[in-house]
Amino acid sequence: MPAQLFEERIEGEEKIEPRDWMPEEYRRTLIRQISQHAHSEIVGMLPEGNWVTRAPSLKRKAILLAKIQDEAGHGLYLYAACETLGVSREDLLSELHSGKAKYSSIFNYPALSWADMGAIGWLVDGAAIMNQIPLCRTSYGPYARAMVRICKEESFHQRQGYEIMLTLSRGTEVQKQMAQDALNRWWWPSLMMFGPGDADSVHSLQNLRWKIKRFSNDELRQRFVDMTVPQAELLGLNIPDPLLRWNPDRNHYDFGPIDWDEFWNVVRGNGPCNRERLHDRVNAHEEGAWVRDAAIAHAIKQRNRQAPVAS
Ligand code: BYC
Repeated sequence: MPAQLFEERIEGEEKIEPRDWMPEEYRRTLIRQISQHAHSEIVGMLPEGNWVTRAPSLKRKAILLAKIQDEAGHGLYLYAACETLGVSREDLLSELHSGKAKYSSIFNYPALSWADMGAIGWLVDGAAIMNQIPLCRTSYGPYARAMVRICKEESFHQRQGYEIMLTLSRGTEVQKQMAQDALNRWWWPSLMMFGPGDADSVHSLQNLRWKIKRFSNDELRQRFVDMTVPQAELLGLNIPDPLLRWNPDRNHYDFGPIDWDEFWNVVRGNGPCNRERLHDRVNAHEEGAWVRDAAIAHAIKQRNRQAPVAS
């Protein structure tokens, strides 16, 4: 009974590999999650890409470029992991470019100042790590292995963002104000990255059973708040939530309600930058066609060179 064997393997913490039998719904939900994750990585390059030419020093520019290149690499590992489930990268990309596929809501907000590069690294990559460390133990082998490397790089990203925030918050009054303004704008969208509350999360229950997810959306969001509040205090910045306070009974921070109407509006394509991001992504893909053509031509040339000469 392959279904029973599958369940036993999940129960026993064995990894499921591409050639193993798996329920069709397990395959489908993995394709959904991994492809959305891959799309988020490459769309996530766009808000930061806008700042490469405006970074305040050569060192900052080099670091930002390296971070953006890392995101491209993450996209690559994730598309490759997704392809092991029997889908083609072309199909996944055409779903993204047609606006059908989702990617993380967070990248539909504008990056208005240099401080946003700090806030994105600190908060967005910080939220990403909180969500992705448990994915290193996800039940599908290729996804889990991709996540190990991604998480190592994300933790560097988070630290570089925090270091930008630290420099600004210890700088002039105007620089500190820039850092506060970035925190004000990125705080709530970062909390939304974890997805809808548990009661509205359609996939959580089954995906927790299949050990694709290890923690619920609300659990991870709470951990993120608990981790980030002391970091904001160290920066001397205020988290824009009047209801935020330590709750000794729960041993967690309580925080104010999330604007779920705003979240769903962004997810449905009507956030401040959805159209711009999609337009830029399609452009980047079209302008990169010659690189893909050249890589294919090179591969064919190499193969022909290696082929034995017929006598
Ligand atoms: N934005 O049932 P739910 C990064 C959708 S990359 C948009 O809770 P699930 C980074 C969800 O897809 C960050 N849509 O779903 C990159 C579902 O719709 P469908 C990306 C969202 O899967 C570059 C519906 O809402 N990280 O960090 O159980 C630079 C119901 O949700 C969002 C990942 O992708 C959202 N925020 O849980 C810097 C991590 N949230 O598919 C940083 C992997 C939910 O039914 N993914 N939706 O049409 C996950 O862990 C899970 O998929 C989620 C959602 C926690 C995101």
